Amino acid sequence: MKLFGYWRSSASYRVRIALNLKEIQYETVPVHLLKDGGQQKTDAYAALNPAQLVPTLITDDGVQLNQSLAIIEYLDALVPSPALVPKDPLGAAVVRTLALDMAADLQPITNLRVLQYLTGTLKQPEASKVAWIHHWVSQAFGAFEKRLETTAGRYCVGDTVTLADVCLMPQVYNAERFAVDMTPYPRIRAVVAQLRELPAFIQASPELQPDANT
Ligand SMILES: N[C@@H](CCC(=O)N[C@@H](CS)C(=O)NCC(=O)O)C(=O)O
Repeated sequence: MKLFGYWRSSASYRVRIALNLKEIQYETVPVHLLKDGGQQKTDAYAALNPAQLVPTLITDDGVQLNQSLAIIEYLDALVPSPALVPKDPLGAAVVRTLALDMAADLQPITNLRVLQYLTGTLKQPEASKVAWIHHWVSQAFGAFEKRLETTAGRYCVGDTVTLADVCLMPQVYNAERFAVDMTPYPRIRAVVAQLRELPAFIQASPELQPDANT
């Protein structure tokens, strides 16, 4: 398989974690989100993803897949163990709730193109961009922290790594990058400390990617 992504992209980071958990070998194809005005906007890349966003996964059959959660659910069906979404409907709903808190409610409003619109088109200063990120991260992490009260064990949901953990880790990486104070979120910090011990999460970390710091 081939993964078109960017080292600091949280959606690419999610897919890398899932590929590693499933022990699927893949080739990384870097798409630089800033160079040349954003390589995700080139015709060549838009042919792979009309939304001009990373990641894109090319399957062994040559099929192009977009949307990190759709990709991860595909991988989960392809290689059922370890399962990232529980088979029981209620357990699955709990895991997806946490995953969507991060991937659907938080990540899109802190995405690069939103931040570029704020500072570019709307001419907001850099400080407003940072305030925007801090505001939405604290809203999302506050809610997530509360949910963990009833769901967490070693990981977000019990003692098994799930899609919720796969979606949490990249958002914590981003929050730390923008110096969000993590003190109010002891449960999130405890889960992330556990995730940081796992080889699949370590190997997926942005700094270990071939395009890191480019
Ligand atoms: N919902 C999409 C989100 C993809 C997304 O937002 N990708 C970001 C990087 S994390 C991107 O390509 N941003 C480029 C841009 O904003 O121009 C997914 O989960 O795959």
